[in-house]
Amino acid sequence: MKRNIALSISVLLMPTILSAQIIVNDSWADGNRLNTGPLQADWWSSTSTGNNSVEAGAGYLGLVTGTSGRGLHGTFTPQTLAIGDKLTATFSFSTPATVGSESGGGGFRFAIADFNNAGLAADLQSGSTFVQPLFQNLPSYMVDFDVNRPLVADDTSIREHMLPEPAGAGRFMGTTAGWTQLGTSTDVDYTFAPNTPYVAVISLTRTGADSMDIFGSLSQGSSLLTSHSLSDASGIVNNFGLVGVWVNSNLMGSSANIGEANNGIDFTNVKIEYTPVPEPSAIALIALGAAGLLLRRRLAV
Ligand SMILES: [Ca+2]
Ligand SMILES: [Ca+2]
Ligand SMILES: [Ca+2]
Repeated sequence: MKRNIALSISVLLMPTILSAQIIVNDSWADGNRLNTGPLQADWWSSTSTGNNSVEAGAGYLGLVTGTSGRGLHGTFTPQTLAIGDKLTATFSFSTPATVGSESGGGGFRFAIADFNNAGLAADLQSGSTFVQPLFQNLPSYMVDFDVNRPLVADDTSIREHMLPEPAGAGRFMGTTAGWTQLGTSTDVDYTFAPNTPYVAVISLTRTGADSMDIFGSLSQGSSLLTSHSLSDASGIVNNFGLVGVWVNSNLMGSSANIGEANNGIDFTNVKIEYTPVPEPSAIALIALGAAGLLLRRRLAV
């Protein structure tokens, strides 16, 4: 009887205590960029109050960029990480029929940021001639990927928003001028191909009172194309309720018009998961469960 109880504890507790809590799991089944059901986020244009960059239909969310550099951001229930906690954002998307190449690098950008002002849940203007006050000094981490640089192998880089930003910034990911590059991966020969599904991941793990591990990766099917991880040793960002995506001009698609074909990438799913560090009492219970399993095996011999 005892051993059965111990076995039950071990089997029941391990998956529930250690598994991630899903905060967002949005596949746009409602065809609406706004949150109309459980586990959805709200998706906004980061470049125009008239929304020039976001389109949604049944099963997808489109970031309309084509010949223009533009972005979108999604807002969700804010999460604060305790030491040991982890937040992971996974973006599944497909490239359009036309994929370009860039000379500068780092033109495909993903961020996790602080949802520190309710006004961020809106279509917002930003650009080279317009400073967006809500984006200025927004605490954020960015992972950016090179897109098909001729004669140069591509890489992943990890950046942190400067706090404070230089004057005249406030474009969120529209420029990397307001960002400090924390490090880059080794160069590898990955390729963004047209009409192909990819998965980009950013994960953040708080490792101390003022330290954060940051990981970014790009995959195609079961192939990991590029990844990088590093530690932010001070001045960490630790409240998160916003994700952002930016694509520079002429990288994804040939049209910059909403509703047209070949106008940018299409997301098929965005998932945001919070993995809490196991509580000491939970660890103790798991240990108890494991001891129970051992005991059961001994008794069975
Ligand atoms: Ca929706
Ligand atoms: Ca589209
Ligand atoms: Ca820092």
